[in-house]
Amino acid sequence: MSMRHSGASGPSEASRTAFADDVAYYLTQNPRQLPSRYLYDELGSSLFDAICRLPWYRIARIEHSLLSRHAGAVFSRLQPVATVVELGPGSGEKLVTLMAAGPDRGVTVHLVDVSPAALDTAASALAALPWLTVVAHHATYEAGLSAIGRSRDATGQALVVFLGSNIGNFDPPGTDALLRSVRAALGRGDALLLGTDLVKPESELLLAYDDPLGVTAAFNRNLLVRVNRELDGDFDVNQFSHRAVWNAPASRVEMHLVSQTRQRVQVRGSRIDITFDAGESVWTESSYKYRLDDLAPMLDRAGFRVTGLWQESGFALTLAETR
Ligand code: AVJ
Repeated sequence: MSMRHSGASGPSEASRTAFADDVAYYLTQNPRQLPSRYLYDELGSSLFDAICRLPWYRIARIEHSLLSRHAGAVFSRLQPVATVVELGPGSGEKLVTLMAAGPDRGVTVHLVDVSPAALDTAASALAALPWLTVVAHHATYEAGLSAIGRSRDATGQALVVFLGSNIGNFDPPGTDALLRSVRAALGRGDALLLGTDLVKPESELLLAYDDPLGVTAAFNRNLLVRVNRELDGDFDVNQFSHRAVWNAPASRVEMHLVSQTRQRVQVRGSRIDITFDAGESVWTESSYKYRLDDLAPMLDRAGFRVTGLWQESGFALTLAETR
């Protein structure tokens, strides 16, 4: 495997400043929030990998089963693929499963992630397929997509893969904007493979986001540990508890960190000094859940038409081509 790096590999000055500014802005909104992409520092990425091994969180396992059964069909529906872009590769296992059924020469794989830890793990996992050229982009999805759109060679088709229901972290306007930036980075005949978790009974959804082992709670509360460490904050992590709620009208599971008491918190790196009321929460993540009928219109608005759909146990894998 040849491996090139683009962007910084550690928490650069620029990404530290962006984190400090985002924390200052979102923690002082009403309701208080923190963007979910900051959940993935080194420990957060490991905790998410652990979540994927929990019996109650089935997204990763079902998607893996869909990918291993249908990867051949995905590639057979496309012209020869020369460029693959994965947004948010995580451990890299999904892409390994997909690419094992792909072309065995002439493919460059671009990994786009805000987590250097995830990029390193994913690149190591892809070493199992030594014929791939791997380029890591330490960047947001939008920045990574536009860099790849400018630099990629025009021969062969491109396939963007956006798996694991990662899209679920975007609210509806954000989803439309993101899918449009995917479309803008692509040309005619290029494709998108999208993994989406579907609406299912509330009890199942809540178990997936509030598991009996407390791994998801640790994943959520680690965000405060990260703020304390990287931005010189003084959150008393013991005084915030994990809560998952199914917001049916909005079709999303929300994660919150609920303040157990009235307490003051300072984050020096973000120059904020705030007071939480007892019961007041920080909203740290939305995971939107879809109905099958939502998928084609959502892709259509961004300039894609669906060419393949595979589903299993409340999860869908959709292949779409640019129009
Ligand atoms: C990686 C964003 C798809 O929303 O289900 C897992 C993250 N949050 N448990 C999701 C997550 C809580 C996950 N995504």
